[in-house]
Amino acid sequence: MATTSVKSNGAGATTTATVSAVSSSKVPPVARPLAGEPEEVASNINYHAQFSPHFSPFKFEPEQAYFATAESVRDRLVQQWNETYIHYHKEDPKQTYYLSMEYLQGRALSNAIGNLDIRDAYGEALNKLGHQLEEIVEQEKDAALGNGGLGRLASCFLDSMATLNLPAWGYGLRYRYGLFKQRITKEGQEEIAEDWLEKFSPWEVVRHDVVFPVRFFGHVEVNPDGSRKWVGGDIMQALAYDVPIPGYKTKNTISLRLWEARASSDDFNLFLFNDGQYESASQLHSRAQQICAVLYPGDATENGKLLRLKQQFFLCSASLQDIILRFKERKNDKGLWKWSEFPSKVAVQLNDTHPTLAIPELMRLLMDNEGVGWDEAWNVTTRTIAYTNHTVLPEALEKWSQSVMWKLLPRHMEIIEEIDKRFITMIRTTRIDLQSKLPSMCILDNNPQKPVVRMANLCVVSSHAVNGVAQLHSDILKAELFADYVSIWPKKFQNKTNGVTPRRWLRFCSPELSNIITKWLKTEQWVTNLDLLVGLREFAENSDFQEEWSSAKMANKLRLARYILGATGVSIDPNSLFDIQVKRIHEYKRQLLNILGAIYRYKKLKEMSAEERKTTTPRTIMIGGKAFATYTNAKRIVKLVDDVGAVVNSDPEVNSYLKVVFVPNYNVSVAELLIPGSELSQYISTAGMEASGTSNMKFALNGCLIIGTLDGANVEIREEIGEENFFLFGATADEVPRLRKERENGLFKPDPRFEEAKQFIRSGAFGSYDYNPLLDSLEGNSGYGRGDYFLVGHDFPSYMDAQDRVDEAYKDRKRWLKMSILSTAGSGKFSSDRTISQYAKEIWNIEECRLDGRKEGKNKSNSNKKTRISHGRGKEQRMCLTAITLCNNGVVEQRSTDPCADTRMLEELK
Ligand code: F58
Repeated sequence: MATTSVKSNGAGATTTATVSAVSSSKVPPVARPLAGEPEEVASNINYHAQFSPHFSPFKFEPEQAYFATAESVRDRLVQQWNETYIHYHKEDPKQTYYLSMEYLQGRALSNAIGNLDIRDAYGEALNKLGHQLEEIVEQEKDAALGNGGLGRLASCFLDSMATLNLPAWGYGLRYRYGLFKQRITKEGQEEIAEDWLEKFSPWEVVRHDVVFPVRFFGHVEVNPDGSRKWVGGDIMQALAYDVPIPGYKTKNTISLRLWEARASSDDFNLFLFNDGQYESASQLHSRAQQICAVLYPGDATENGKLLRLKQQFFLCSASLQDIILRFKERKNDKGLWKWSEFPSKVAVQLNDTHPTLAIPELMRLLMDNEGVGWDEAWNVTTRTIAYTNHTVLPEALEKWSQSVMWKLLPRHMEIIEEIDKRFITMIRTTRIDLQSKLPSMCILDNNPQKPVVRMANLCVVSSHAVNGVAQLHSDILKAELFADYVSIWPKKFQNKTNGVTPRRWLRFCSPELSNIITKWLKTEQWVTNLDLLVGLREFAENSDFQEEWSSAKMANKLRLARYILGATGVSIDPNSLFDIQVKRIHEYKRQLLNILGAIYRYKKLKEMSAEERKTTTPRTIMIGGKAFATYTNAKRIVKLVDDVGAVVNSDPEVNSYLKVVFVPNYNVSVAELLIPGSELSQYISTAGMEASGTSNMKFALNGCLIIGTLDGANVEIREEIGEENFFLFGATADEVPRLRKERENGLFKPDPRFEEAKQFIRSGAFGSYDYNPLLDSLEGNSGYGRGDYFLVGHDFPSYMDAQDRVDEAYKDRKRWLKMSILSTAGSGKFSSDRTISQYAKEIWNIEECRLDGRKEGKNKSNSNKKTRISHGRGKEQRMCLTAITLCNNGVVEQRSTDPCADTRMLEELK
């Protein structure tokens, strides 16, 4: 703390005013945007504290120090950022634009300092100013402009795009209030608006010169030449806020462009205002404010739905106008550009169906603004747009009311109708065999009860590539959801297994483990070439290595235990097994299975003698995640976990063997503490329902073992790390339909342990809250919200058996450590660098455009190189194709069919 260090300086300062005076007198405030030495960095921080003021001049407490430090880091980023802009402009490569309604960025300061490799200098500089870097980075509020996996994936992708020097942009919305803050009270979850912009964000730069008009409502006018024009309605302004995204140890710094909605001064009626009619005077201003007010406005009402649709269109229209303008500013050798060249300069990726309106908007802009004919506009659009699907849950597949769409976007509905008409004609003329499937394949569902636009169908018909996010998910898309389209466009459907950035999710969140990995691999290159982790396999049973591994994990567990104590008041035993499930609360993710298992464990512990208890494996079960505000059953699950914790944790007979903690307000920063400290992670969704999962990858990367079903990316994780290192249980995806049928036919016989656990809740053991509606969802054989649709009862016995195997394995410390090391060693595939390289090569066709001019040969991006060392145990991975990227500036490529060759190659590298 500043005050402490000032006192120790002997300045005798007791007031905060003197704190500032003393720190500035020792460290002169000098603008040194590119400072490298700690003294200069301290001067630059102090310069910002004094000359970019946001607070009264008396204070230099952690909060003030955070903003000044962030601004100092931003200086450096701005320089790299500008250079990147100019470089891309000069080189004019094809660029990718990632359109996403969500980005879960988390904190930026620690990430930027890590990526820029200036941690030591900033640590020392802050010490000189009387602060600790660790404390300063914690002042930052998470930028939580996303709900869960999909939003976090977008953020990991940006980090990888920058690190791989790819010419790419992220586009999103600048929500005033991001994901709500979760408070746990006696009633359960309470949602509170999270004001991440309360004091301003030092990471955004408003671009006053980047403004586009976005229209809503209005009507379509037909010109004498037959062309059409959308006119009238409300016009809002989209104003760009850019956030720099630095790559890891590269100068390339790309942009996340977030749009904010504004009305203009012309729309403010001074006459009405002076007449006292304040609301009427600024109607458009308040409608503009609503657009970016919140992430995912509740859509139970018609108003809520309309607002969400407005948000989606606002993102699409502003982004495409920007992209088109940038394209038109380019000149080729002949000083000309042709629209047919647009797809060779622009790739647009839709992050789920949320930005689907980019399709009709691109068509509209091309046809109505640029005078391009339908055929060429369609050709350009389909070659530009690609779509990623993140879910097969029917309720999550977006369908917009046709009448709402006609009202809000009349020209777009004309275009969608035409796309649909042409698609239907194509099927009728070329694929008579598919005629009977047309009712489900076409875009407009004209059911008179509720005519809707099926956004996923529009995406499939209009994109040149459609991908799922894990192999199993992509297979299900091809076999079920999009099966009918596959024979028309067999090459359109792809898989891009998700990944996570190894920077945030290992290098920075667990420096202890990272240092050990670097020490034993004798290289730090694993941070950008995660396949190198496979080299840890040879040390998996080495006692010295295991001891170091174990003490790093213990350091992380201790840090987590301190956090849990502070956040919940519960003291947890760092020697117990840390068992964690953190994610959005959803019935298909089956937090209910987890807590029922915990309840059964508690009941058995209660029944044991004191001696018997001593033979068990002590556990701390941590569950965290937010429930959607209107998702009642999810909220009941939160309440149940918290109630169970209250009983178990205060039970003196049992609480040294079991603790249950609901971790409140799970977000990116909390994940950065939980994941490194974890030993067992539960990935227990009903098979076939979790598209991929990404925190499973983060946990495995951090040496955490997984108990899980064969769902999403679990399948590939298990293949990579070895089935003996994965606690598998439960029905497989292809068994699920049959099991549901059997249940409907009354054939389900519950396991007595399952009945016992439910009965224990019903007995009132965890308080008087009415859990019957939740438990009833597990009863009966059919009916909405009944009949155990998510197969908790079916999977319970095999889950409990797997938990027994976990307990046994944990007792054998050396075996557990070996499994933990092998989890990390097998996680190479799950780097988002690998995922993004595949998108770059197989969908976007873009290449690296490196700022410092060093190129990695022809087809420069990693995308075009074999970068995977595939050590998976799955049959298709046995071939063991090897290649390594060195540093970013040279490639050593090696092919081998000999699994040991990788280790040898690593040796050579050392
Ligand atoms: C998630 N989807 C998938 N959607 O559930 C997960 O399996 C996958 O790993 C991840 O995408 C990344 O591919 C997801 O997070 C949402 O958050 C929706 C956003 C719009 C509102 C409804 C939830």
